[in-house]
Amino acid sequence: MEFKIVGDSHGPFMMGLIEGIPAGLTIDKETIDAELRRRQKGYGRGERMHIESDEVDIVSGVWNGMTTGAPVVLMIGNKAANPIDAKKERTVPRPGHGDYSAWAKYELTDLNAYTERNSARWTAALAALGSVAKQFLTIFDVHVMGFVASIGKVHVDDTLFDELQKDFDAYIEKRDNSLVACPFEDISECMIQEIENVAFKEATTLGGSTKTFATGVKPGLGSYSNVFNKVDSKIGRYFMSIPSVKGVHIGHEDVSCTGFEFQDPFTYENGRIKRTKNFAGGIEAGITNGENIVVTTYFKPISTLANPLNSIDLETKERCKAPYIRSDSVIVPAATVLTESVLAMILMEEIVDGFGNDNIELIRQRYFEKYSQMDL
Ligand code: EPS
Repeated sequence: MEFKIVGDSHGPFMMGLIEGIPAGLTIDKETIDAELRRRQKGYGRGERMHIESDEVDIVSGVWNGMTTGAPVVLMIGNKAANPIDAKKERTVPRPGHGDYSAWAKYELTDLNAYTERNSARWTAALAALGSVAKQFLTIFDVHVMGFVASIGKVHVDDTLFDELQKDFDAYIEKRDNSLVACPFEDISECMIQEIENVAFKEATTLGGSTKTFATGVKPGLGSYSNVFNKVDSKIGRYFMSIPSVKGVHIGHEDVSCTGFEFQDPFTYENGRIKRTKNFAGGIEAGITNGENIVVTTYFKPISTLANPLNSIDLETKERCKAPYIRSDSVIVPAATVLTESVLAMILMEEIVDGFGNDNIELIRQRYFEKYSQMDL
């Protein structure tokens, strides 16, 4: 299975492609559109979100609402044209953005050119691909959910996330009622205060982290055949491709405990092999172990600052301030959709790799037959 994303931030459209998707999968456009709307939301999003009202166009690989086995192509139009001052050549890079590193590689003098690919606009296509993957996973009773765990210095204690895993549906509703996608009302309120008191007041930006869970994941998905393609290797690769991500952690975050404390003991309950806890985060040796997958993702603060940092004009080498270009103050709430998307894409790939890629019904039968025979 292969995923591709193309399109310029201020060109006519963004496009996502999935190759190797089985035939017979029903794809619901409304469900994709709801995810696109979720990606546009969140306290601290920039002006571009008022310009766009994202909606998907399924342009290939679907016949009468069902996949045909051909590549599925999802298109999202862009309403925003280039900002007015982007028409002037820009030679001053923003520290932390891709301006300087892309200039060093591609050697085009107008730094505006790099914004087309380095803008997070392409994540609209990622959210659309992720929604298809989530629709695929529901057939296998697998569900993927993301929540904001921290913004700036305000964070959710891990014990609350243990509580949340006992009743995902209730917390999803609470998350969707929060302006910052944090399901704990009082902490959500503190996060909003943090955005107002720090990001808005100081004309700066804030980073944070998300927790992403996958439930209903059977043990034995993935493979150790290619060590660079193990499920945890792929989590590193796919999650790190999301803009602003600087770190990804699987399972229990405090690794200062002993081996005795860290490993998850086996137990046998109601005819099922289980664990007494889940520090491994659902993956052992690169293969799923049947517990919830738990991924923490760390986002740096967005690099475009209204109160700009020192920079250098790459042409004249004169010291100057970095330019301010329309941007977001905080993207962590929106990023919950993206971490869900990449985790769903990885799990869809593992199911297709393990159980064949021709027809969804045949894959479903093979999958449930294996696990009912193994009593898992
Ligand atoms: C974004 C689109 C971009 C930015 C932002 C997120 O649109 P524009 O550049 O026209 O304002 O708002 O991108 C960045 C964070 C960035 O650094 O470029 C989006 O659709 O998510």
